[in-house]
Amino acid sequence: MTQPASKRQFKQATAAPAYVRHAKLKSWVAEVAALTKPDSIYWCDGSQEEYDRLCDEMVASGMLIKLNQKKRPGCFLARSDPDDVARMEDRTFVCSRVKEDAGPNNNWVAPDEMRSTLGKLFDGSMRGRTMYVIPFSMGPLGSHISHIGVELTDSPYVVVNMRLMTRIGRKVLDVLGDGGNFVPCVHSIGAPLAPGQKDAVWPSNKEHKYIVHYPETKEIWSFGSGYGGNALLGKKCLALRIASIMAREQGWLAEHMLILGIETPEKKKHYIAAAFPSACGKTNLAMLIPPKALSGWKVTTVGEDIAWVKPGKDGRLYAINPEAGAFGVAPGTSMETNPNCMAAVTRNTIFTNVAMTADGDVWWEGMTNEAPKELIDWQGDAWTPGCGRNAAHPNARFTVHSTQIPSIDPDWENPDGVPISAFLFGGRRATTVPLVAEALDWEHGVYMAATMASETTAAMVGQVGVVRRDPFAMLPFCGYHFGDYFQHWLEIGRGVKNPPRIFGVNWFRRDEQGKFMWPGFGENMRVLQWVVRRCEGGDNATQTPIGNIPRYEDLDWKGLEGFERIRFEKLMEIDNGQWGMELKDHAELFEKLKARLPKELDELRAQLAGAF
Ligand code: O2Y
Ligand code: MN
Repeated sequence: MTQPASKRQFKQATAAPAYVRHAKLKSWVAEVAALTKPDSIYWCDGSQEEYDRLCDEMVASGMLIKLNQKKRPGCFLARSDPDDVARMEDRTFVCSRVKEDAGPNNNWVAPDEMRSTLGKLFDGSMRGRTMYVIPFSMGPLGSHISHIGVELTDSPYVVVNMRLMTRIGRKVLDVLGDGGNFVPCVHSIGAPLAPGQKDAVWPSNKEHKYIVHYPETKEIWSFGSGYGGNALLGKKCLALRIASIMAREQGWLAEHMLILGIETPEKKKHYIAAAFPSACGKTNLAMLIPPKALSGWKVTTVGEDIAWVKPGKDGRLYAINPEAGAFGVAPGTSMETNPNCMAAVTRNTIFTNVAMTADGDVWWEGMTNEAPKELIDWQGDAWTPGCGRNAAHPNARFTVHSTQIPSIDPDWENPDGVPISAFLFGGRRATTVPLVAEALDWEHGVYMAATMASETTAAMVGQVGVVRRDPFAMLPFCGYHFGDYFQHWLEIGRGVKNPPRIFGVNWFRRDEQGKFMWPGFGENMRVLQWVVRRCEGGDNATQTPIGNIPRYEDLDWKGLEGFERIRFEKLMEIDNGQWGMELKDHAELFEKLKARLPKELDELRAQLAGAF
């Protein structure tokens, strides 16, 4: 008897393609399908044809809007549900067997209890939808630093974004072979469709959202959200939370860091990895264009959000960018702040929650000095300047492949990584913290990074301008107890002959009038220049209790001669009163972590407290 066409299609789509040789992968996919009950299963091959087809299907369903193809060829706009616009730290869990292993820095639920909760939520959660199987590689295919994951998702938006941000499809399965290791990642928007039911433009689960990590089994289960870090599981979930756990077990580092290259006028190449909390300008720094006056200095981009760092045989640390694309914040990005980024997003880009112009182009706050006279805002409503609402959501994003970044480094996909000369740690601090200070040694650098903090911004949930301790910019991303993580950092430094130098930076100090004291953006090159010269052994600093700092004459002021010595000294000021308070805050952080805090760090704190 012949089957109805719909049944036949289901059967064809459900069978794994012949090229899938990994029996365990096939049986895991079947197991998740038995739980989530999708209408069909589709194995992503990663081809351009597949990407185009999925985009077309989403345009037909209303999930994507095709932008003006003359102005933005290959570009689309997605508008998410207003309740599904950002990572949700309060719904993110690390479910280790022992609660203390997750640490006070993570939400914890016992794994059995979480499995039981999720089992009920995932049961039938993909009904009426397709389950996409996305094999992906974090890091260049076949690199000894890379890791493979497989994401099962019922969101085609996730598939196309994953294709821009990672390496996906058949080529990954070729590397995986018939028995390679992979991190299983299950994602459902949690919005099953009944037969004949009309789908939402951005389906998600209004009631339940869970982003769950199981450290011992290295699994990720995400339910209810279709947005960014909650749904693109290769990024924050795998490349940071799960990878941080793997890195500790295997002797490497998984960090919330950009990686940039600097070529000096003498044609010497250095690489710097820099950690900043979300919304501190990581993407801008990674794509920095040096001021014209600093001739001979060039900056290239290896990565703008995540770095995996491994000791090399020569006693240095080597880093790869595990991603292959950016999921960057649009608001604030302009030809003034980041021309490389503006060039990158002129084509083949998916925009999410930005505003749309009357002629089908995009706009967001900060893109131009003046807003267009009329727009369609991120929720699809008519918008005019002064109407009292944002046109773009403050966390609106662009997804773009790394190859479109004009400053991309020729070695950005080097499977061995790039050698790191310096680590930078920075936050957004209106007071207290000088423009730059170099740690006195590795241990002091770990202290600096462990105690770093940043002011909350409008892009985050909660009060704006509150100083939040964010060790290593990893507060939302470290998959285990911060005390153990600090210990791991101490050990990594002790284990290599030539560890990178460590620096703290602060682009955001303000004067008495509340104005930023440092121009930032391209001018940050002057700080990078100083950092590079320090790494080359320059004698261009003076020692203070909080580290080595540049004197006025130690920075290159060509093209910024108007920046006066007195202003610089204010920018570099180390105020005893402010540092006394700062150290009390460090003590408070250490008190929370004391069960596993390395004693060296508390000794350093006590020593520093004695200096103020
Ligand atoms: O809000 C989200 O889901 C994205 S969060 C994000 C995305 C890209 C790079 N960094 C971040 C972050 O929060 O650090
Ligand atoms: Mn980030």
